[in-house]
Amino acid sequence: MAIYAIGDLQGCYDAFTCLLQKLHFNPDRDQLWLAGDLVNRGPQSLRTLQHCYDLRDNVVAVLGNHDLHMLAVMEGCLSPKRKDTFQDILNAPQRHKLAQWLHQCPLMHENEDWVLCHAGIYPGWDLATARRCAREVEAVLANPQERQVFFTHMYGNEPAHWDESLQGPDRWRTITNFFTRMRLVDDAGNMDFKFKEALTDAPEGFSPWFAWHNRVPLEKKILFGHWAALEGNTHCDDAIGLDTGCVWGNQLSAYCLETGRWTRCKCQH
Ligand SMILES: [Mn+2]
Repeated sequence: MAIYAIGDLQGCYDAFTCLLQKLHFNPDRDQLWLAGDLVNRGPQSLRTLQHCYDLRDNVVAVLGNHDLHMLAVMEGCLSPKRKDTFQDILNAPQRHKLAQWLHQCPLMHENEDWVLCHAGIYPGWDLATARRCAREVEAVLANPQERQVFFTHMYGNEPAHWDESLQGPDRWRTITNFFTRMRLVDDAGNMDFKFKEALTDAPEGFSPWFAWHNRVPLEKKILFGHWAALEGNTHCDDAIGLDTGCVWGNQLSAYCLETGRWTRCKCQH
């Protein structure tokens, strides 16, 4: 059995199937860990999501910011944005089934040695706190009434740092921002949401969450996506960046948890 962790698919169906062929992916034997952002920006959101759904017995997918945005639009809680490319999902007869599957996808998944999440683990959290916070928002997503409230208040950059006394939509938004949107954190632990570029251009006083000065060491290695400009290079032993910018014309990458071997497919659109 092999577990392959794959970065942001973002509707890149051809690269996804190319990668599965290259891996000789076998549903009787292998598992896929998908780092989220299965949909949006790319050309084939519906086919990509449907393929993940079809493989669901062998797939663990954590939710990314684009997946949550699509779900919020689907429920009528948020308006679509100009650059969104998931209209095919909104029009599909099977949209409710696909949404139902996404609603039960976690924000964080782990086994004995590894943690998977979309953007990262807040560097001030230990693993137990990260786990507890992920479960809180997952429970909200599983509840149709609470989900509506969550989606309606999902967007916003504040609060930018963790405070255990946060409650309700502010708390859910902060947790979700950590797991699905975080890149840089300032010295005091506030998230920055403007910067998306390569690490060499990071502004003074900010560091990537995985290199924060006071980061709580976790017992497990972290797999994450979301930050294409890293091109997979974190220069950090226990954080592995999976997003290699497929939707931006670069590559889709799979990392084998057992062997540490990378397999890549060039984007085909
Ligand atoms: Mn993302």
